Amino acid sequence: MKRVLTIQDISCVGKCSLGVALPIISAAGAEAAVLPTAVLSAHTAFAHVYKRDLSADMDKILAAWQAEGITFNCIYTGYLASREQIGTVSGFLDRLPGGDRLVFVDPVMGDFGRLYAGFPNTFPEQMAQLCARSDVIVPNLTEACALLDEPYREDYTQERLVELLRRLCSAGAKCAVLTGVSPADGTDKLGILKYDSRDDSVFTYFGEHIHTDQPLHGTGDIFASACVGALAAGIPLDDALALSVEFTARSAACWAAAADRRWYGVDFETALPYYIGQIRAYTDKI
Ligand code: PXL
Repeated sequence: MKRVLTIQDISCVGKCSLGVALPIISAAGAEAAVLPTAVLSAHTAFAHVYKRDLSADMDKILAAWQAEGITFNCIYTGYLASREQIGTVSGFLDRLPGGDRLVFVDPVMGDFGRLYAGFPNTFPEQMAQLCARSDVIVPNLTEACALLDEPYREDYTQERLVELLRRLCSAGAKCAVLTGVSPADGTDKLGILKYDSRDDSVFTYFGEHIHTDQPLHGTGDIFASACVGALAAGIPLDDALALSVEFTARSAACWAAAADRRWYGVDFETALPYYIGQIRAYTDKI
């Protein structure tokens, strides 16, 4: 069984970060180890948030793992609580044994052209350094523009988007996947655009676009966790991305159909049986 280490916060309420990564990676049949970066009473879209930064504990946890000789097949980072913490996590990549380990970075920083509450404008340049050390990064458009210090705009052509991804890969990431992308022909769908620097290839996959009367929270974390889980199950990257797009769309659709939906996070729980079924159908074949 593959062991995945996921490094992100625990938002006690909010259906995001470790709250979705743990169940989804476990559902994929991988062991989910966690290194919490911070404890928040709820994610930062809530009005009242208590937050404790766990940077000082992270180092001690890692030292204990090193004493135990614990290794990981995949390191997946998400929401990091401060600029300094990004440096700490980069240092961990040096200290944890490498080998054929996959480094998957979701550069969680913002959405709709704005950084999340609490992140300084200097945060993206530090995150760019972590992205440069990764095999796969999964920014949304806000995060891709911030990483490249480009103004945010929503009217990029697909050629320009591929150019952004190429630049992210020139900085060091092997493969850059833009999330929240619509097809170039204007079809009303939502999915991903991938550029892989290893073979200079582009891949797209689009699923149903679930229209809602409010922005959805946590869908990026659900997508990234599903992709990491699928990769840990041995599914090739393009298929893992396609499955994760479908699972995220279904999570949003389940939320939209629920009478008791919460404003702060979508119903990935209802879509989990679909995800497990798809993983199993794939792994039965390989
Ligand atoms: O879903 C991304 C995320 C993760 N963790 C925290 C957040 C957010 C987005 O707002 O606030 C604490």
